[in-house]
Amino acid sequence: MQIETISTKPYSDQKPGTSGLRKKTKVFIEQNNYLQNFIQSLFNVIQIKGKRLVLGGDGRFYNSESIQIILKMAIAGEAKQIIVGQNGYLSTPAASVEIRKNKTDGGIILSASHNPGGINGDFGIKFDGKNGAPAPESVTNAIYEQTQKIDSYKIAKMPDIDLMKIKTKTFGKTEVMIIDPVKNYADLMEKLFDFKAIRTLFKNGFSLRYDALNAVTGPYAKEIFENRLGAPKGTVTNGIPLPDFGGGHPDPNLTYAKKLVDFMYSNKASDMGAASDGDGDRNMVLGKKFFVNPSDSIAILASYADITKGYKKSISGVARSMPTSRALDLVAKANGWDMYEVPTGWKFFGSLMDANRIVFCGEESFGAGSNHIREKDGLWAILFWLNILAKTGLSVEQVVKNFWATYGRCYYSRYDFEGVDANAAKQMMDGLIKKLPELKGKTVDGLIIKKADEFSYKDPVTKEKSLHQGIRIFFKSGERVIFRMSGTGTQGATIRIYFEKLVKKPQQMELDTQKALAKLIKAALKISRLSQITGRKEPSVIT
Ligand code: VG1
Ligand code: CO
Repeated sequence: MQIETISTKPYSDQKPGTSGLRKKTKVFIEQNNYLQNFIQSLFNVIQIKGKRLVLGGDGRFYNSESIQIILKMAIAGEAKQIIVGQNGYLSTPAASVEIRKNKTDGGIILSASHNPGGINGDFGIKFDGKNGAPAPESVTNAIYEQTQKIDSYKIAKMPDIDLMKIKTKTFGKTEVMIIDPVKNYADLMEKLFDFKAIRTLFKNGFSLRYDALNAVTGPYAKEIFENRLGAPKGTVTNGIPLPDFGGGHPDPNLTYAKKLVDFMYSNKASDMGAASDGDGDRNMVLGKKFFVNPSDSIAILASYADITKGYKKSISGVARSMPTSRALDLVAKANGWDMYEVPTGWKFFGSLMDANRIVFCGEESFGAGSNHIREKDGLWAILFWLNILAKTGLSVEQVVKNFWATYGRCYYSRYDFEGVDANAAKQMMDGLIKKLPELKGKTVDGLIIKKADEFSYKDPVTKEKSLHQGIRIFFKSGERVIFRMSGTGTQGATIRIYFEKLVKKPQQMELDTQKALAKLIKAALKISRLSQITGRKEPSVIT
């Protein structure tokens, strides 16, 4: 086999964000060797020769072409084995399962997650280490450094490899093993949750509507819900992965999964509604005319650990990302579990899990998971919910309201201002940071500021430090507001503001979220001067 060495020049913008490298699809296609540069840089860092990797993606536009390029580069680099999902498909959680089960040196996931796909959409690359977790900053920084000085890459000159059939074939020194992307993942779910109880639930007429948003989870959901759990055919909607996700935005939230939300708020609603994002690591859960806030969701799941098959043993601890509401803290406190607060991005949970410090973790951005893998896991969370409903006989709404009655209710909302002018966004954040020392003690719209700072984190296991992880403002009456810049957007800047208020009095728990938080939202916008500086009056997405 002929190996070509092709000269290339570095690009300055290949710095991975919160979750890998994410850019406009056209950047990957039109800028010469954009993908190749990043992959060769990655291969240089991990020293690809003799290594074993998992490879797959969420099926978005450019998935197939990228997989062929990466395979040929891995063959040129003399990788020992590449395990590829059939058709090039692997959800992010399934990739984590395969990395761990096959004990590979890591895995490459081609996805821009919840960002839209297609030629005018986004494309991305995530890299997981051998524990199956997103690579830590030390690794992504090393990759970035390589991209700054790369001058050539290696690729095997050969025809495309057929990924349609499940089989194993060797090319040069590299074995390419094509696997069923669903089986190992579904088997693991069956070990964690009580499939028998959930089967009975469906048999007794319980209805679920799962919207795969034409992204990667369709085949997983069909196998698990319809085949293994006996839910009626049609439970999974938009179940065929499409390169442009059918023109939709594969982000399971109230704005982008509108069709499912409208259905769940109609009189025809199913008992439960659910959706996942492009690469299958996020989840949204709805009851009849009822939305489950993701911060509540992870807290509720953790509180029901003992009814599952997989989490009966004692729980060491739990963790949440800093902006996630403190509902989980209340569960941890009641159960005597350790509690960790980490920066946004799943990589920070990995080291805590490897050190057996935590079992469950979650993010407000529709992410929940456990130590069964090292990525967040959309279908896992949905199955956990089904397990709870099957065992308790309660509705989604009843489960949530019982939780509030026991622990109190953390009113929670996130405002996303997408596509903001990058300079204006920076000006606003810098202005706020400068103002932090003088905020303490100030009263804004009747709310007294108790503390204002920037969140930084030192990993208790690896001792790695992460600075500037978001601005926090705490109020005397218990409310909290956080300002962060997104690390996953691809156009301009995205500013996220997170609002939280804990209420313990039962009679105050029935309020509408936006009403309950109105005063706080107004005060936060005033403090940040967001409208004046960015010219934006309304957020693009409200959760
Ligand atoms: C967002 C979320 C964060 C999540 C990340 C990756 O990051 O806020 O909680 O871990 O996406 O999720 P940011 O920096 O844009 O706020 V996924 O499903 O895109 O891999
Ligand atoms: Co995702």
